[in-house]
This record gives sequence, C-alpha cells and structure tokens, in this order.
Amino acid sequence: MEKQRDMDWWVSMPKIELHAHLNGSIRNSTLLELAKGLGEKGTIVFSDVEQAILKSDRSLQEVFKLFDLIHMVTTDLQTVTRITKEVVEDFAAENVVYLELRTTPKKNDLKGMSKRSYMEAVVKGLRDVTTVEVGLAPQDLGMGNPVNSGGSGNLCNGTARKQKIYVRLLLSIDRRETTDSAMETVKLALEMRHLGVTGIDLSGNPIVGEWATFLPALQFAREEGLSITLHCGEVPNTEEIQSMLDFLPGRIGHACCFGEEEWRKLKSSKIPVEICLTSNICTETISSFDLHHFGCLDDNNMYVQCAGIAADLHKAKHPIVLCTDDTGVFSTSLSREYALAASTFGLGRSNMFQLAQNAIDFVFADDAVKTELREIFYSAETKLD
Ligand code: 6MZ
Repeated sequence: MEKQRDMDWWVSMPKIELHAHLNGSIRNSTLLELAKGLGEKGTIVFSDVEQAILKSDRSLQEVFKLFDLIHMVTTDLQTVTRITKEVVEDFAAENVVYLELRTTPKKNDLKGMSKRSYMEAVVKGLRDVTTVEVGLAPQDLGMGNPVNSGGSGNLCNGTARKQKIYVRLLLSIDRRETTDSAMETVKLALEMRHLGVTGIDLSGNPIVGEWATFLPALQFAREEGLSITLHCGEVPNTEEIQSMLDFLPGRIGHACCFGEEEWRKLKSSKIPVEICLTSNICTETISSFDLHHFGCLDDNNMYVQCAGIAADLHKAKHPIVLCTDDTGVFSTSLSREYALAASTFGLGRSNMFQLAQNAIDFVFADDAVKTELREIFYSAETKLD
C-alpha cells in the first residue's frame, strides 16, 4: 500500500524523457500479439519469438539479437504507426510532459518501405494519439495548432486544462550503417525539421562499426543546425570515447565504461549524460545499482571512487537526466527509474523533482518550449506534496 502510494507520487510528478528508442519501447502485449499474427501466417515460429521476448535477463549482445527479432515483427508501415501512437500514449500516461523519441529510419524493399515512408508512418502515429494532445512542430506551441486535438482533461493550477505532451523526434544512425546511409538519414532529418525532427542519435551494437564511418554525417548534421546525441562508452573503447567527447555532442547516452581520463574530460566538458539505470544493470554494463556512475556508494552509503576518479555525477552536479532507454525490452518506466534512483542513492522527492526539472536545459527544442516546460514544472511544484 505504502509502496503503491510512493509509486503514484513518481507517476504524478512531471517528467522529461530524452533517451527512448521507439522499437525498444514497444509494449510486450503488442509485440506478442504481432508475433502471434506472423506465427499464424507461417512467417515466423511464434514459440521461438515468445521465448525470446519473455526472457528477463539478457546480455548486451542478446539485447541486439532481440532487436533484430523485434524489427522482423514491427517493420511494416501500419505497425510503425501503431507502436508510435502506443509509446507516446504510454509516456503521457505517466506524466511525461516532454518526450524525445528516437528511431532508426528503415528501408525494406520487400515491404515497399523507404527511410522516408518509415518516418512518415512515425509522424502518422503521433497524429493518431487520442489520449493526450501532442505538441510536435514548433508552430504547435501553445494550444494554438496542435498536431492532434484529442485528450482527456487534467487539472493544472486548479483550472481544467487538456493534458499535453511535447514530442520531438531524433533520427538514429545504426552503427551497422555506411557513411552514405548515415548521410541519407541526416538529409531526411533536415527535410523533416518542420515535423519536429530536431536531432540525430548514434546507436546500435557498440562493438560494431567505427567512429570514422559516422563522423562525416554527424559533422554535416551539426553544420546544418541539428542537435546530436551519441551512445558513448557502453563498452570499453578508450579511443572512441575520447573522440566522441572531443566532438562535443549536445548530449551522450550511458557513459558506463569510462576510465579516469574520460571522466575528467566529461566533467570538464559539462556534456549532459542520459542515465539509463535499469538498462545498464540488465545488460551488465554496470555490475550493480549502487556502483552506478549516477553516484557510486560504498557500504556506508558514502560516494566511492570509480576508475580512480569519483564517478559521482549527481553529487558533482554534472548535468544528468534519468531516462528509460527501452521501456519494453527492460520492463521499466520513467517513474520507476526515478523511484529507483531515489531509493538507491537516498535522495528525497524535492531533490528528484529538481533533477527532472533540470532536464529542461538539455532538451533539443527551442526556448519557447523550454519556457512552457518551466511553467508546467512551476505549477506542478506548488501542487505536489
Ligand atoms: C545501443 C540501442 C540500445 O531505432 O528501431 N538501441 N543502441 N544501446 C542500447 N542500449 C541497450 N537500445 C536500443 O529502436 C531499436 C534500436 O535502437 C538501438 C538499436 O539500434 C536498436 O536496434 P529503433 O526504433
């Protein structure tokens, strides 16, 4: 009962999600339903897929095998639209007020899918959202011209106001891609800016591909004004981590396998870090929650040194934001990640509220959105006990 009340509080707190992969955030129920359908058609063997989906502990490499399986099940335009709608509705249901959703544009000639039609299907999913109003493109600011106008009411500052979630899209480059393919994704992102595409993400299996392959596309993206976030240090790779930090991306994700020099570089650069606690533990890139670089604790709950330098990002006031990575694959939610960080690192609600609010400074959106988010947090602060 007490536990449920505590979780209700984390759910009710406004939150900002900056690291969520579309296909990793698919509901288990949807994935199983889709797999069953394909099983009945004989396209896949349902029991094999079911086993892989329901397995709870997976290594990082097994996670990437699972993604290949998920993509087999989800890569058609109708399904892409459906999962986008569901994922946005799920985040909105736990009071995520700003969501940066990232996804890898996919080409599949057999299904007549191009990177562009894939992304158009994603945008259609945003338009199909019914449970909440979606603020997508810059001109949707305020309540003037939202991407959709569905929505259940909620109470803000004592007056009835439609619940709203701002959504921005990041296009992911998969580390399996070539320079040309990465460049194609960046060009598509530029063409879709008016639909809320604001940045580029580099992700995928971290043991695959070379930094030099993606650099030209990332440099071009930056020159053209797109924001950039990089999966950085999910596996040990000193040279790549240093090159990524030297590139000075807008944010990095994970930062698990840093050595002393990399921590130093990161801290002096002040590059914001997207922290994905559950994901890092599930994939064993970090051995236990209390040793996570959010703030390593010793047996007396004091911060300890990691890799020779205090990897105490929260205590050091390094810019960080709690994120989910893949809510479906890791069976988590953003509210759960906040509850987890609070209990693991002994942080109170006001501390955690502040942490959520700080993320406004790291969003890949313009100042007008940031101002609206500040108002949302300000009004929520006065209501939350
Ligand atoms: C690196 C990850 C990831 O793009 O098909 N992805 N890349 N590290 C992770 N941590 C576990 N989690 C997800 O979403 C799925 C894709 O996102 C990337 C992988 O490339 C995966 O195939 P989309 O929507």
